[in-house]
Amino acid sequence: MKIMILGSDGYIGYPLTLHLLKKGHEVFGVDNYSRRQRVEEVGSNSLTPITTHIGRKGYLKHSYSQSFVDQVDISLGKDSPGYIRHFLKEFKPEAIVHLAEQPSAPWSMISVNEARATQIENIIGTLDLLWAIRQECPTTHLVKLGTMGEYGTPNCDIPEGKIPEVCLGNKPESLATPVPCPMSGLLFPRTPGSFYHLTKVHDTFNIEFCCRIWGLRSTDIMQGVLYGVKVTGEEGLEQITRFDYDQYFGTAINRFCAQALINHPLTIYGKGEQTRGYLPLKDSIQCLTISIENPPEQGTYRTLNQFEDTYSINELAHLVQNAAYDLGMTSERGPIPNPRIEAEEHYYNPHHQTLFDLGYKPTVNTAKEIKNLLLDLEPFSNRINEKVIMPTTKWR
Ligand code: USQ
Repeated sequence: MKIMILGSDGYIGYPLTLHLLKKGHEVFGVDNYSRRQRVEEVGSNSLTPITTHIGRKGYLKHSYSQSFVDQVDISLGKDSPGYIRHFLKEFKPEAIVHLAEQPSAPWSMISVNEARATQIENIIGTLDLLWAIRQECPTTHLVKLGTMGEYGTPNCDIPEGKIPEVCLGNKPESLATPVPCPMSGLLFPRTPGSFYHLTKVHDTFNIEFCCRIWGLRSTDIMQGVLYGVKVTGEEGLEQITRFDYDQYFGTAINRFCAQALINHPLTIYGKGEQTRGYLPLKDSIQCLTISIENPPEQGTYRTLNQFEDTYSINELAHLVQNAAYDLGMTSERGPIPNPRIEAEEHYYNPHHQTLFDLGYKPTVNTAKEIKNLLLDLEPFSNRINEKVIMPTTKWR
């Protein structure tokens, strides 16, 4: 297939590019390298010593000369919409994977400047892309990265995107007497928890609208929190992806692993009973590939809830502590006041059947994967900057 990856230099985008090239797909990349720049601006750097973006492009051109087409620098939402339209017209992709959004909730809450940048890049960027698809390649399948955080933590089961035919429960006995729901088929209500998560909700409504009104087709992926650094396990330095552990761009498990490596107390926010869906990077790559290779019918807006297991922060801290202990490290818990405003104890039962129906096979056991992650990162632990770990940006 001819596949365009927006955000091809990122945490997910680079390993996805490599994976699709290895599978024989033709790939065209787009990135503005803002992730590299912003992580440096907050005083951090990738824990893995990744090569420069020019070095990576040279590596891809050299190693996959038949199928790696090019990588161009476009800032979605900021550059003229004509730029992305031009490259869609030239490349005519069968699928576009859109990963090129500002991905950090805490970064979007720093000040009005970061909130604006997040909303302009994400919402207007996706809007420009939707118009360009309509104008140049309306049968292209848009695979768009949303987030499980769109739904928030409502006190009921969370379906995949739309309200199901029967009303949702929050207790096992409520499932025994299903009640038909008059709102069935409407988008499930969203209660996002940051200016970043809000952008994904706006994107959802714009994408669903374009599928309904213009007949575009899209898979909107409600992804849980990722962790991990390797996909094949064989990656050398040219193939390894970036790994962030700072307060803004590091996610919970990745941060805990970096903290364990330098014996920093694990930063459990608040009561630690916040529960989310998690999946390893390698399974995200598998799931994205399944979505790309199994497009929905023209005119369809499809939602996938993409995660493997749900854990509370306290459970994650236990998993990391146990893995660290098995490897001869000591790791303490360091509960701190929650910098965010979020439910610290809540019911959480999101559905995620569609990916399994499409053929997703979870490849790992979380405890084992966390241990592998610690082993993968250990050689680089002297690169960790302790000063960027504690949260300073508050929701209040
Ligand atoms: N948390 C801690 N300690 C930390 C970091 C986080 O207790 O050191 C807690 C947070 O309070 C939150 C949970 O862990 O309750 C998840 O936080 P996170 O920073 O790992 O994830 P989040 O901010 O929600 O965002 C990340 C990605 C985002 C993606 C989202 C999926 O950065 O791009 O959309 O995960 S989800 O969480 O399902 O919305």
